[in-house]
Amino acid sequence: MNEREKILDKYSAKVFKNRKDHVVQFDNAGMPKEIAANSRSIPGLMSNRGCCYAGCKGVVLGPLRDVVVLTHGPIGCGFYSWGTRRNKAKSEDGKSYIQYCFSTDMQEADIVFGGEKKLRQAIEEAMELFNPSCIMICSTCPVGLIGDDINAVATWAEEKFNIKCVAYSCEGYKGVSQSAGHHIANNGLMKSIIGTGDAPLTKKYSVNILGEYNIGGDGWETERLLEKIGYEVVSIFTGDGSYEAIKNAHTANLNLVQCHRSINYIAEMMKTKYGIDWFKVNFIGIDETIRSLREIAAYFNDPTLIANTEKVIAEELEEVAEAREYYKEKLHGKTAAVFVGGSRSHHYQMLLADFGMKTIIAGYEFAHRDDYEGLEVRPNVKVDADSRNIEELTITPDDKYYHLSIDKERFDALKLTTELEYYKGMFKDMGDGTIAIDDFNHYETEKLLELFHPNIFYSGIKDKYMIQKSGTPSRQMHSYDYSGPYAGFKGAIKFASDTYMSLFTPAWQYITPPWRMQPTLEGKVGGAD
Ligand code: CFM
Ligand code: HCA
Repeated sequence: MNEREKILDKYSAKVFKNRKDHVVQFDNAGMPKEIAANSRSIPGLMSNRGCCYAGCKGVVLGPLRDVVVLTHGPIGCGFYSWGTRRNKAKSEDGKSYIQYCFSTDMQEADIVFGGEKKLRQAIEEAMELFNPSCIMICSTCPVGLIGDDINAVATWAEEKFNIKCVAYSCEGYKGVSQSAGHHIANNGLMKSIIGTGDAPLTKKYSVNILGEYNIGGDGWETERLLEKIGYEVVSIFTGDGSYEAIKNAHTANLNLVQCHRSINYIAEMMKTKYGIDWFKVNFIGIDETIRSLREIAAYFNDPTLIANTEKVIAEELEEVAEAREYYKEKLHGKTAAVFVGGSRSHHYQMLLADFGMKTIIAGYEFAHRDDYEGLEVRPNVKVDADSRNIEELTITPDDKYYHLSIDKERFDALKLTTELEYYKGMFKDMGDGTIAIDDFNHYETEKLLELFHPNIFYSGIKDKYMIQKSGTPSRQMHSYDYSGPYAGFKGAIKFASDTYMSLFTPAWQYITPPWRMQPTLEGKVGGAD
């Protein structure tokens, strides 16, 4: 039995039938590299996934600092998404609501008689207290079940207060994971916000950063590097992002996509509507940051910009050179497990490789097949009823704002050598013998620990302490355990230093689990002497 078979071995026939296609190992002759993804979890299997509301409100919309993101529902959903994602934001313009949790706090009577009245009251209260220019309403499960007309309330709010108000039907049960919520949030931003600003189309090297949520300050570090080279960052989706900036996102000349999973819809829709090309970049990892910066410079193809790029790369490398060598020596040869939502499990493998660490097991909670296998599989992906539930917008070129930055010939040439409008996915970077798991669960995590003994396990809050109790250091790859930034050159060193701390802390020497000192089971097996 290989490791994959051992992981699946104890499952009942029914569970085995489902899970077998979500677990792949990379050395079996005949083993298809195809993986089952973006399908329903088995109830009771202790999946690490979240819901559609989490993906829409928590992930994509929540980081917008000048928007009152109002959770329409009982208080739990709002409360449990209050500040937990650790997306940072500044409040220089005095309009940052990021530290607040806004909710309609629906009660039983609202569920029985309807919650629209309470929603209107909440909007009135938010206007009185904060006077925002934009309010976004996010629905939780009961709202969809009782049928509150949140769109009618949004129209009422726009007329009454002369603001932008967008309603999102992102009830938790829509779709199979957070991923559905990303799509719904992307659609709302595209339909109602992007392209509504009136900034002129004059900037030369202007970019949007898509799929960068400023966890631990990653977005700020990325922005610092880009601005040092000479780019103008028009907007960030959505880390420390703002309604005011996103309105003018259509004026940028290039879209940089960091997290493909959560924002590919906007990148593709903006290409159709405004002609803006997109690049799959990755600012996690030193070599990957260098690759990304060089590819962006090659796109604009200006000798000064290219020279500035090389100058900034050299300066930043010089600054981290000594620390890089130190951590490389300490971390070289260590093995890692990386299990995060829908993009980091790939990105962080490259950062680990910078320090000579090897990823032996990896997986996503809710990625789609293209995030594993590359964009080329898209035409072969079967769209099931859960995905069909989510609206696909019909987008056409915009008469006023459609603008191309480079001609078709250069586009085609660049596409051959760079990650221009292409995401290669995680699998191509995984080595022989490694295992990838989709929608991993608690039991599979235990089996992985037992079979692979990784030196460190990067994951999230739901499994961190279970892993640590098994004697394996675990770091949260969602919240960075309240550290960061991990992006760019300096971020890579911060990450290496945190990993080094986790691995080499003397605490591990002082932990002797009770079962090492005292047997938990005593007796004879099968009547032997
Ligand atoms: Fe993209 Fe994210 Fe991720 Fe994601 Fe997330 Fe996150 Fe994540 Mo947690 S948007 S897919 S839905 S990179 S919140 S910042 S850490 S699971 S791997
Ligand atoms: C979410 C948010 C989350 C959860 C993190 C975790 C995040 O999925 O709703 O499980 O540790 O990054 O905060 O992914």
